[in-house]
Amino acid sequence: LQQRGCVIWLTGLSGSGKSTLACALSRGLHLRGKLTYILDGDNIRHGLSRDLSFRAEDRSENIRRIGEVAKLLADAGVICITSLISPYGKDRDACRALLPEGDFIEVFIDVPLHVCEARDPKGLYKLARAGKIKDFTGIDDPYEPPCSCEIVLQQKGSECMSPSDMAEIVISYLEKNGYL
Ligand code: GGZ
Repeated sequence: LQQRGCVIWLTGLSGSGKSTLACALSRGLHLRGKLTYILDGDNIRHGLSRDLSFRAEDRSENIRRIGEVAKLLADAGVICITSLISPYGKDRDACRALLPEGDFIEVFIDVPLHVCEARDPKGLYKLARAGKIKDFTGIDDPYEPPCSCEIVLQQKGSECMSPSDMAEIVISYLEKNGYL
């Protein structure tokens, strides 16, 4: 295997499209013959992080674990795509610090809260508004947008990008930076 590993760190609100982008990106990279692995917050919380809640310190621990696993995969030459809300800047920065310069590629899926809430694919925003889920990101727990990340994918108004358009932007970045 001749492949340079890296971590593509997707961050954004629940319902912003992280998992969908992760799949589109993975598909696009497979077509280019690359080995990828997706670490998805929602899945990891059923296994590796099943002991953790959504309190701030548990989210930090979830992100730390996933950051460490992502680092191992990148060391092995895998293009690791993480798909977690990862709402706090300091936790994302700690994961960045685990990797060699350049190998942590932070991608902010910038979708306004009202759009995510209107999508509400799992009905979680509705439950959060009703007070049936506590500490819900964007409702009663904060989301800190990245101040300096490698890629911002803005989804506003009617100019919605498709998942494959977004995947192509990330793939171009990887090409320009010597990962493909
Ligand atoms: C945010 C929550 C919560 C609370 C359950 N806050 O969109 P989803 O449903 O499928 O993915 C979300 C997932 C968030 O897990 P992460 O591991 O990505 O979060 S973090 O990075 O902050 O550790 C959401 C669902 O779990 N979910 N309760 N209170 N999202």
